[in-house]
Amino acid sequence: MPVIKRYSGNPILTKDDVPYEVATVHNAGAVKFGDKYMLLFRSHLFNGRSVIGIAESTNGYDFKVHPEPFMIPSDEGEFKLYEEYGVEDPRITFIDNEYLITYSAYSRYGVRIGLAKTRDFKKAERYALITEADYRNVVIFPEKFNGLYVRLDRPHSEISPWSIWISYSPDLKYWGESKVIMRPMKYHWDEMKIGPGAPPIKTPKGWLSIYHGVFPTMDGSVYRLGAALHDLNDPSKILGVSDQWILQPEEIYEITGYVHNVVFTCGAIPEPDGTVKIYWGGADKVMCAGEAVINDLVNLCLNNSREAL
Ligand code: BMA
Repeated sequence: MPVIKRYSGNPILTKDDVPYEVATVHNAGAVKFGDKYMLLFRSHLFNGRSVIGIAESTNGYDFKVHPEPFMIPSDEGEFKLYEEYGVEDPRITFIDNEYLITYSAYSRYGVRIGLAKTRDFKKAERYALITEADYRNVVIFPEKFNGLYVRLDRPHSEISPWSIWISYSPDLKYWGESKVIMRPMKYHWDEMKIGPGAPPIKTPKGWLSIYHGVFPTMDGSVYRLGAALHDLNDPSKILGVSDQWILQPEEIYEITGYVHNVVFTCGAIPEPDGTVKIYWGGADKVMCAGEAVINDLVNLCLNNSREAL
């Protein structure tokens, strides 16, 4: 039995559901907002640069896209300089009564991570650029630890395989105490690079982190999803990493599209019944959803763990 059950109505969103012209709908951050499910999704425009759209749903599967994008490259201040090539791959965390949105800001200077905030999903207020180049995949924990915000991220490096790091901040702007906590594993499905996916989910046994891992083949890279469990009080400590992937490209809309053989998550929503809805981009072209039992994912991390470092 696959650990993630795909929704039978996949893909849940395509470019045809978007009221403005886009080439793709993928890599959406996801969160509950009151009784609504919200997606902030990435779309390529016809010039190859990305904007972030917004869609809402009452059941987590049938989404309606708003008439206008939620975030387009900024035309103000330093954000303008660093978002010239587009805004991508948003992740959403609810903390301190507001929603934090971390997104990739692309420009001629590389890729940095921007942090924007919203309380109403009508307007995003840019707060700070929280990394230098080149970073991607920043997810913020929905709780503070010893008074500090905590994030996972993935700096680029030519020396070491691209790994998951942790950093801390008193104010969401200045980040430090960084250290590497998880590496790709040699000759393993995630051997080329890994990166945080959905913001971590609290479970009784630890923080569940769904990440992506990449394997190089003669036919290009394959993006899959995996799971890791972090200590409840010290998220830099990894309690286990599932040896096996939890999702791989299998359906036609994951195998072919804009980039073939990609499942890539930026968001998952835990439900009160112990399940989690996981959202992923299929082949960088469409949005898909599925469901898993949280305990099954936790057990994969604890019972059949590979080394984290
Ligand atoms: C990564 C990012 C993602 C994308 C993935 C697969 O490097 O660019 O946004 O989904 O590649 O193309």
